[in-house]
Amino acid sequence: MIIVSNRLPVTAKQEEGTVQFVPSVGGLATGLRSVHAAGEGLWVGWPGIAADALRGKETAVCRDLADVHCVPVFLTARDVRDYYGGFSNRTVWPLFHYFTQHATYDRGHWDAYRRVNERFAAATAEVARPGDTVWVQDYHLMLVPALLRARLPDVRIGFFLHIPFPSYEVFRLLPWRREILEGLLGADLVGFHTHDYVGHFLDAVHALLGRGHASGEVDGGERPVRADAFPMGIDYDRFRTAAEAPAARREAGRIRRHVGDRKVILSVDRLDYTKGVLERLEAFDLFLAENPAWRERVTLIFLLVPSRTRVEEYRDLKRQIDERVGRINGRHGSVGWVPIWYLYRSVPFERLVALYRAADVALVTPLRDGMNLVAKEYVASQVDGDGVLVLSEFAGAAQELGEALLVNPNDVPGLARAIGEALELPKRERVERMRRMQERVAAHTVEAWAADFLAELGARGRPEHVPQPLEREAADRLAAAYTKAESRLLLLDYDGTLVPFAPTPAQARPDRELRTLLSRLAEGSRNEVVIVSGRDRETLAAWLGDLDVGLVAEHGAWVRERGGAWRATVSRDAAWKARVRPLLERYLRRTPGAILEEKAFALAWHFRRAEPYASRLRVPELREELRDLAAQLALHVLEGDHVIEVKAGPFHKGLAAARWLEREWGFVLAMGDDRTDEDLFASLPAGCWTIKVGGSRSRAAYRLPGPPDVRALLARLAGGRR
Ligand code: GDG
Repeated sequence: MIIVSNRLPVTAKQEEGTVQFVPSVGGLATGLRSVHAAGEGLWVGWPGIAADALRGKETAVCRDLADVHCVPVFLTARDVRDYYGGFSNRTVWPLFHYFTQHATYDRGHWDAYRRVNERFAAATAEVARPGDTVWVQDYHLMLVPALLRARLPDVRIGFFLHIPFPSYEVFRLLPWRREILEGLLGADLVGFHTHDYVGHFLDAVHALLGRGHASGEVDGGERPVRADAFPMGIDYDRFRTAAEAPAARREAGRIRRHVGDRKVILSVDRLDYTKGVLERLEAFDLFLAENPAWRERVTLIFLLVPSRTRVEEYRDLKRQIDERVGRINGRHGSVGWVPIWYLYRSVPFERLVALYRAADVALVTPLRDGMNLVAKEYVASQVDGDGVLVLSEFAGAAQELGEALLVNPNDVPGLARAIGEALELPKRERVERMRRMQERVAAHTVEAWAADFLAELGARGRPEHVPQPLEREAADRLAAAYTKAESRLLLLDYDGTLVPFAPTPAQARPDRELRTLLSRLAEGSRNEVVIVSGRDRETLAAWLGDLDVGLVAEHGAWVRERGGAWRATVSRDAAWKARVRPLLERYLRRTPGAILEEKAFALAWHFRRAEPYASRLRVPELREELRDLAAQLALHVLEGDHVIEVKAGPFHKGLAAARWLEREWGFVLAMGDDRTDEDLFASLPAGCWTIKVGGSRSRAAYRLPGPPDVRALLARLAGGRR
């Protein structure tokens, strides 16, 4: 297994010219460290200092990291600024936490994000082997799944997002929203902390890419992709053991002695505007103002861990926090009592656990938080079992920790009341609530989280077949077989194979280059070229009918042999259309931008250009209504890329091709890009050349990236001996 994340579990530090490694901090590193340590796997990531500072020491760094099964991705100071500080932390972070006012949309940052994601994909591809499992982590690397898939079709790819996935209305603000979704959909399994985030992601995929889902399995595309919730846990035993250790008891006792006969409220956060720190301070201020009886009887230990200190918003926030703490201490404090003990630094693990243990109340009130591990760590460290957790309903953790006092952190008076309630909660209730939370946190550990995710990823279906890229050696063999053969049959799909997709079907007409290429291939008695398309026969005849080629229209409902006339392969009873058309037209009116295309044996409802929000609502409804009608009338409903097609059957491209395959051929080549071409590939006897265009899973033996490559190959064949 290969873990890929922005940071490695160890961070490089330069000390007097030598490079040292120290464990990285933060939820992700701590959580996955045990998963990594348990297996034989590798971890790909950035070692934490810019490559510029490591110049000349790269080999030594690689060697040291290899000892701990890590593979570095070196980033320049500029990469760090634009990809990490820029796109990751000034675009994705604020937007995904609903701080749209802080989000910047800088093209240079986006370019850096793409470039660095490429580098992570390349570094991973270098160490991954077919059959490996790759687990990509978090918002810095959302393009990596698809980039990696393009390089290595035959690995299992999982992705986990540690921050919230916002609702569609917020996500759609991002100029590069489609690219991000397509990047994520390169994975086999996309994991989130909560079902809400899963729902938001699926909504966005539907609205922006037109791909619906059934129970979290995204429709369409080359491979099934699943989205699901996996709430992350903590290393429970590590916290428990540390909290029970004599050192923590001593340290907690020391803290309590300093505080005196007062209740201890604890707040622990990385400095970040998502954490609701100002609101929390305001609520504490209000609490003291409204409850004079509690003055001198409570101390707030306020641990703020420095972070992103170079970003202006963070510096601003720090200033405001400093001021507010000063104001509260000045306003309420007295000789001998400081209401807030303010620590602006990071503390060692043992000290943190001692603080958790000593605290009567933990205030965990972020405005938004993917999960929030501090809440769970506090629960695990409550060895006396009677602490009270005040938890924001906007932290992912709130979905599991319902026994906490749940608050809306924007409601400052409500939060102030919750502080009072927490301090006055009877012991029996405190113990009961804490016991239930401890049971849950102890059961859903980080190991269980990783095991669940990896089990689900492992269960994802293997492709029946992964075509090989048609590289030089195979292309040479193909060309040689073509040259040698006395008779050759070329079965070519049109859209997506010979021409790229266009915004409307009518815009994909053949260009002069393509027409010349096809007529050169069709020349002479040895070759037979057949265009095997889903298009209606009028269009095919108008576009290609003057060439000396065979035509298959409407996925095989019509065939026209070279020089012949159109012949229907199924009965022409189209009475069913009168029943289906009104339904499709009704949905046309309700879905601005959708188009209805009428073919002799099919009705196709296209929503590529439809307004995303409307199609998100309407497509599932239409699908539902069509299902019933199709069952009544024995029709087939096919879903393609942004199109729902209803047709009479049975016919498909493979059946249509059969009439050509009755003859003997020295060389047969079939090329196509979508699901309907799989019928063609499946119908061909062994020894035929089959090429899938774009995508990675198919029955075809080979694959090519896109129409330009198809044309290059055909041009090579046309240029050879006839
Ligand atoms: C992201 C998501 C999600 C904090 N101060 C000290 C210290 N910490 C440790 C805590 C905890 C971690 O840092 C913070 O984890 P969070 O979950 O609270 O937040 P993020 O780092 O923002 O993590 C978050 C998480 O990913 C996992 O998916 O829960 O929602 O934003 O483990 O213990 N550790 C030490 N000294 C400190 O002063 N040693």
